[in-house]
Amino acid sequence: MSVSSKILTLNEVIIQKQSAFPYAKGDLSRLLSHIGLAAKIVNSKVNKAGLEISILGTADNINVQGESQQKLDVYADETFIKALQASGLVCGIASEENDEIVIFDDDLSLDSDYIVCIDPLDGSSNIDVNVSVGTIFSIFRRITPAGQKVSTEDFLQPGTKQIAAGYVIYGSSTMLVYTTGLGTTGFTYDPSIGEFCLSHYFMVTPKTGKIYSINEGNYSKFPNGVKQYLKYCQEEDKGSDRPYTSRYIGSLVADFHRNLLKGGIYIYPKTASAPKGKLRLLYECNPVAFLAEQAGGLATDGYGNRVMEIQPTSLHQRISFFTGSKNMVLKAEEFMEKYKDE
Ligand code: AHM
Ligand code: MG
Repeated sequence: MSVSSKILTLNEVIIQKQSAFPYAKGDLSRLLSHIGLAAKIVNSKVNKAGLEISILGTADNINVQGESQQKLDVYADETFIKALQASGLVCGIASEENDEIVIFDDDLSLDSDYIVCIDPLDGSSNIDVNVSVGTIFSIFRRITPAGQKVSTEDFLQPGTKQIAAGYVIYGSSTMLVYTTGLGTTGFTYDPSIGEFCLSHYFMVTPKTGKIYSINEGNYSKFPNGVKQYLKYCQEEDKGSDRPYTSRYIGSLVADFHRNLLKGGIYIYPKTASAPKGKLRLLYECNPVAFLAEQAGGLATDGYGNRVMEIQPTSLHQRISFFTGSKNMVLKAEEFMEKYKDE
């Protein structure tokens, strides 16, 4: 990974990268800038969470996943929806927080090319205790012809069709990491100038790391392949990096981001109580998979299937999710295959 010595802002880099596509209209670049803008607005709210009682705690709503929504979930959802509609570049949104797709049917939006899948505030149950949270997004081209209202079908595209994806991590510093398929690039927010500045030009994740991240509290409910892989992670093996170290924040963006930089594996498997897995294909797994692959890592469902090739069948579909350093994901897959019948 090279770290830039010259200050370049998100908008400048987006424009530079756009020149790799000489016939591009610049719409995707503008769209990414609008996402950056919404991220700044949400960031300022998240940073004040401890001070503003009105934005802490639950919102008395249950979302479509049956989970109670935090006030900041609702705020982040509304902020991204407003910013994306205002851009005039998006014809619809699927959000983890909304049951149905949100269709933009003003004249400008109806003619636009892009749809966005978004988890506006992932890990938000951590917000009240000052633990990092994130926004995860994925951008596709629409399938329905321009001028028509988008339909659910536009959103049920496999991850291989993603035009861009990224996340914002509201952590000890705020970062925006994105890819358009030309590598994974990271920007750190400088609050003194209000800009995301290039900090991680070409992020390459180590082929093998020393970290495994999984909610071990669910151990008794894991498939045997996962249990055996965890045993392997914990075994002493002189001359190798094992035993690995265990790190789990419980905030996907933060866990993934750390592992991306340091090398590691993140697993959220199927469990007896979440038989399809917990994480959502459209809002969490596909965008993270695109970023992982663009940084030289892997993302599978643990059963030999590349996440980005899974054909979605419903908006809020959950899958089991293995991602991170390539050799670690491949090793975990070996265990899953070996113990697949147990
Ligand atoms: P959320 O979208 O409702 O916030 O849930 C997703 C989060 C991920 O950020 C995190 O990796 C996972 O749920 C943690 O789940 P658990 O508490 O079961 O370990
Ligand atoms: Mg989420």
